[in-house]
Formats: sequence, C-alpha cells, structure tokens
Amino acid sequence: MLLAVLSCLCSSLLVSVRGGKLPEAEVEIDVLHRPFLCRRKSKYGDLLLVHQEVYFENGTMVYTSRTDGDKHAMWFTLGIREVIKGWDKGLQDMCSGEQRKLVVPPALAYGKDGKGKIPPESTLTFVVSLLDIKNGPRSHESFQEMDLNDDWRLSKQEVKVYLRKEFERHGYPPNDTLHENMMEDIFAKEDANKDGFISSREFTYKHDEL
Ligand SMILES: *[C@@H]1O[C@H](CO)[C@@H](O)[C@H](O)[C@H]1NC(C)=O
Ligand SMILES: *[C@@H]1O[C@H](CO)[C@@H](O)[C@H](O)[C@H]1NC(C)=O
Ligand SMILES: [Ca+2]
Ligand SMILES: [Ca+2]
Repeated sequence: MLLAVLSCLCSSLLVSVRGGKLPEAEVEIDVLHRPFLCRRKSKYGDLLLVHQEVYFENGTMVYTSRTDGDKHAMWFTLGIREVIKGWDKGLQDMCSGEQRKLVVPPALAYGKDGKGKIPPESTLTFVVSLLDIKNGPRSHESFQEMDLNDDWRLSKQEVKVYLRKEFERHGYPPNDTLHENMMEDIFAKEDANKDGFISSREFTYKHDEL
C-alpha cells in the first residue's frame, strides 16, 4: 500500500517536473531483413560498417552510399555521438547482414539547423545495411583485455601495460617516458571523477548519455 502511494507520488512529481515539455523524441525502427545466422549483435562501443540510403519525408532520396559500388560504405563507432543520435539509438542489437529502416525525427537528426541539402526540422528516413561489426576501441572486449585483475576499472599501471603492448604489436619500441605521458593524458581526459581509475562506464561512454 505504502509502495503504491509512493510510486503514485513519484509519477505525479515526474509529470510536474517535466511540465509541458513534449515527449522525448523516438526513432521508429523497422527491420527489413534479418539474416538467418546472427553470431553477434551490435552494441555501444562497437565499430560498424554500414551502407545507407537517406530519404526525405516526401520520398525523395537525399543520399545513397551505393552509387560508387562499395566505395562509400562507412565505419563508425556506435554510441559515442560520432553519428546522429537517431543512429546511436536505432542501430543497437543489430546483426551483421541485417537491414533496418529508421524514421528519425529532427531532434535526433539535424535539428533546427539542418545540414547541407537537409532543410531545418527535417524528419529523415534511413535504410541502413550493417555489413560488419568489429570491436571498437571502446568495446567491452577491449576493456576486459586491459583490465588485468578483473576489478572492472583500469589502474594507471594497467593502462601503461596496455600502451606498451600496443606499441609492440605495431612494431614500435616501447618507451616508458612516452607511455607515462600518454597515460597521464588519457587519465586527464577519461577519469571523469578523478578517483585515479577509469571505470568501465567512464571508458565506454565517452560523451553524454543518449
Ligand atoms: C521533397 O522534400 C525536400 C525537402 O523538403 C525538397 O527539397 C524536395 O524538393 C521535395 N521533393 C518533392 C518532389 O516534393
Ligand atoms: C621516448 O619518448 C620521449 C618523450 O616523447 C622522447 O623524448 C624520447 O626521445 C624517446 N626515447 C626513445 C629512445 O625513443
Ligand atoms: Ca583493473
Ligand atoms: Ca574514475
């Protein structure tokens, strides 16, 4: 009973805090094709290779990446605002080989400014084909590889060990002075709460949450 009253109170509080604001913009997702085999699904931090076609609301095509064969297929990292918000939201849990149609409202695309051929306040439709998924620099796999003692945070030592390994893997001689400087630089940028460790959250979500 008490719980019910509390949750009722909370939801009415939420409503009043939100005031008259519009409901949050959503991406409409339509799966056009899903492959029979799906070994891995896309998630935040992954690198995705995609083809895209973009349409205005009236059906006119704005852009296609397929005009020059496969030349313009594009790699990007999911979930770090490298692309429009509508993509970061709409291309999660997607299989390699899957094709989706996304209808993206302006707030999650190019907003009130528009961009190039795209006028302000445009709702855009994207047909996106996912060709390949790789571990991004910010994937959980990369994090786990760096987190040597499995405590879900990266110490300065773990980051230095990783830098040394990366240098060796690319054929460069290790250089402790350089690794020390790089490590300090990385911590200055990534250790948001300055506790001397990079948590998995600090690592994976580089920018504001979506
Ligand atoms: C469709 O919409 C776009 C953007 O608003 C506009 O530039 C284009 O001329 C329109 N095409 C047609 C056929 O109405
Ligand atoms: C190591 O890195 C430091 C700092 O970048 C540089 O000044 C130094 O020359 C490097 N040492 C070697 C042996 O490459
Ligand atoms: Ca650790
Ligand atoms: Ca931290």
